[in-house]
Amino acid sequence: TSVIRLADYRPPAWAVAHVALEFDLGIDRTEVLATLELVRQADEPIRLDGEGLELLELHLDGRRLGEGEYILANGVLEVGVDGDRCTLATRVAVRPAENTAFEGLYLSGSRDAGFLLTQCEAEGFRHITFYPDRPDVLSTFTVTLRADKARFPVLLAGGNPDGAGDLGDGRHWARFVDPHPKPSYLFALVAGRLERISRDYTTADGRAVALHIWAEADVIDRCDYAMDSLERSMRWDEQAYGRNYDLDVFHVVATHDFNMGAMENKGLNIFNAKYLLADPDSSTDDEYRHVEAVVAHEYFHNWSGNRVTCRDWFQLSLKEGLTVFREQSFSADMNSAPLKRIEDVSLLRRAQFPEDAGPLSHPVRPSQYSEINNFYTATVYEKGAELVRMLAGHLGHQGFRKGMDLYFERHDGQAATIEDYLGALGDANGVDLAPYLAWYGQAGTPRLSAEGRYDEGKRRYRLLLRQRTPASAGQPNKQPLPVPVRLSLFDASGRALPLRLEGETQASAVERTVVLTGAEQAFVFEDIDAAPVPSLLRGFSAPVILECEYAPRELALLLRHDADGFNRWDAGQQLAGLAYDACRDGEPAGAAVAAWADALAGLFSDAGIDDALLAELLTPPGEIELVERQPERDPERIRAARQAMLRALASAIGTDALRTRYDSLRAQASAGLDAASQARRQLKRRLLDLLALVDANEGKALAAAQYDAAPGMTDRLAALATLAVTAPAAAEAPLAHFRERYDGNALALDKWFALQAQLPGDGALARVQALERDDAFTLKNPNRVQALLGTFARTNPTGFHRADGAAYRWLADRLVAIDALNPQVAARVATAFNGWKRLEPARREAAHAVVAELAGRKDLSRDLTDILARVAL
Ligand code: B3K
Ligand code: ZN
Repeated sequence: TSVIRLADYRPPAWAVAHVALEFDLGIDRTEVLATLELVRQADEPIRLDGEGLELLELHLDGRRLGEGEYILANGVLEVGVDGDRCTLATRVAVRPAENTAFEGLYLSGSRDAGFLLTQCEAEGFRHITFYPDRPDVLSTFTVTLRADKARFPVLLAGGNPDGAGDLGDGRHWARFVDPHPKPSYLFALVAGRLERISRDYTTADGRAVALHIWAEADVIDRCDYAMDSLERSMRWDEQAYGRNYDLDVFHVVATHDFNMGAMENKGLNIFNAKYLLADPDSSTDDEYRHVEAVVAHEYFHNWSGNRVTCRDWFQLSLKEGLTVFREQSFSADMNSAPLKRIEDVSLLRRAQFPEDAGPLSHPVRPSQYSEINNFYTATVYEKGAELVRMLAGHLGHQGFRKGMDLYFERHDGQAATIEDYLGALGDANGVDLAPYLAWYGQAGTPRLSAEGRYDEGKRRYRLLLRQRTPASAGQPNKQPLPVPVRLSLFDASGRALPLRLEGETQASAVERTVVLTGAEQAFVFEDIDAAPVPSLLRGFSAPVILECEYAPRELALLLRHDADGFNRWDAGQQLAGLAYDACRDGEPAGAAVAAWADALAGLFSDAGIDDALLAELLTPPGEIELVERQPERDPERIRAARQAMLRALASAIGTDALRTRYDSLRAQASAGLDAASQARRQLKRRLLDLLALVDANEGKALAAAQYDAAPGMTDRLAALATLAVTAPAAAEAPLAHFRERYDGNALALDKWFALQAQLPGDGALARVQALERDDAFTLKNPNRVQALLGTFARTNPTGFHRADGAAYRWLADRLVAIDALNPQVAARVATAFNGWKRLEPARREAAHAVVAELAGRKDLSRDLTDILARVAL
């Protein structure tokens, strides 16, 4: 397969001044007439991308071209032209109902009841018409849709409405004009039977905007929370960044058939229903938060992505990392900032760190790809957001805002690069941010080691920081990066000390940021009366792995006193890591476990601590995160050690205390969505798990009762999960009840599949195989595939990595079947093999055999082939 390289970038040879699209829509066959006003930029023929299109006619400046007057080969239509401007028109036919890959124009739902929609990012537009399908070709769009009025009563495209009417023959038409130049990946249309909810919105700069959320009739009453979230997002972007919406109408559409979360098409966002619909009876608290965050994310793209887009797909993080950062800041403002930070860093550690430690590791700005769809990764998104956070921290709140203002002003209507971004942020503040560019080009998670030495005679504390990034795929040698380390020093009583660095005349504050720029550097703090305890990387000031040899009592001190909510939690996580090591090495009764459990037991009885934070503190790193604490991975041992430490925690707190607290939380159960109610549910869930771990019978009774009495999905699902792990036989009736109660509710059924896919142990594969035979299971729906196969392969280590390799062989078989339908989904599920090299020898052998065999096949898609080739290396 061919490789695309950043180093080979060349500007487009022809620009598109305007494009007019006319669609004659049909489920089996749709015709597309595209009229492109082209303007020469270089001495080359016109080359348009097109995949799977049936070319019906081609006209150059009104003259129909015959065969021999153009070349159509390898997905490119080439036409030689003499002048500097021309009008090129193509008429093509496409087949939406046959499009199972969900890229381009396709059918969501059934032939009779479903609707037509498009997905173009990254390169879907070429499946709709011939076009220079690259993000640096920006054009204004006029789109005319024609279709049967009864079958397609609603016709939508991005831009402002510009007329609609009847065609007389049972068909109708509608036209949309988008005045903002955009690349083809932001084009969208939707046509079918949809209902809507609407709201009027006036922007800060006075524009009246009609907001519409569209969904199929059976789910339209679950869109209100998304509408509230949209309004909050629009207001927030005005206040936090001075960004106003820029069209008269904003459409959002929900579909159950979507390859990813959502898509920011200009004026017509399209959402996976999973991230748009919410109601207390079928959505958990987490899902409500996700809806709010994803609605915000797609909306924020209107500026960070649409008004300023990417020059090429290597710059993907320019819009994604930045927009994730904006979304995180919004969520932190709407909810609790420390809890949001904990959630985001947990995700980074769970998803991005392992990605960056295996063969799929790549820089935030990759230098090459063979399939761009495989680069919508945790690295580009989540690590990319951490890089923006470092830049924002470096510039300070106002400096960052000034930099963002300049970025939007300078590059409005352009396709920009990471250099442009750093340039604008730097220029607005008179600083050079070029050193941070290295973070974008270098893969792997840096290790930051910290070593403190106290000099009693000189009353000095010397902190030696060192960094090293392990070699990663294609990058054997690493450079030092600028690592901002926000820190405080605590005395033995838990007081933060004023900080004066060597050479300074007076202490400035109790918290400050030092930046490690070379491989190692020492920072000397003066006037320190006794050996302090350092609180490092506060707020997780850089995306690195901290290696600091803390004594358990030092971490316990931070866990009790650190005013930085994130670091307080992280001290608990580090302490839990030590407890885990002890349990794994056969010392569940040792000092490290006691230090962790006793510290948490102390916090448990502290009335002042927030329920949600307590729930987080009571959650040690998960089985996936713990993988990196040993050279070789044996999922059974990891799980056993983690369970042992949780049991030690439960007995340190005491079952009576757990039970009393659980009962009082249960007495307050409600369906309320306020923060306090959500926090209570979260803590209740932790307590139920702990109780079930030490007393399975009691756990069973409590979980069964909680399931029956649950006022909403959060409590219901949590009870069901605990019951299914603790007492599988007792879970059967409630599982059947849930299946029946939510029959027809696709999103609730996905949770039912996912919950069972996560159940640990040897029986897991057989259970998943039985679930594949459920009437509701299909390989054609991405959400369903992710719920069952994705959840199993990614989040059930003991089940997926069973020692005999049976689950590997089974997944390989399914990947081939999924790939024939939907390559993007197959490729994403296949990333579950990323960590195979770190497995213990027996599992490694088994996984290797499967991966090597799959990678050797010649009949798979480019998407899946690319993942397998890199994983197998
Ligand atoms: N930009 C889209 C992702 C498109 C994925 C294409 N394979 C969603 C988002 O990040 O907002
Ligand atoms: Zn995005």
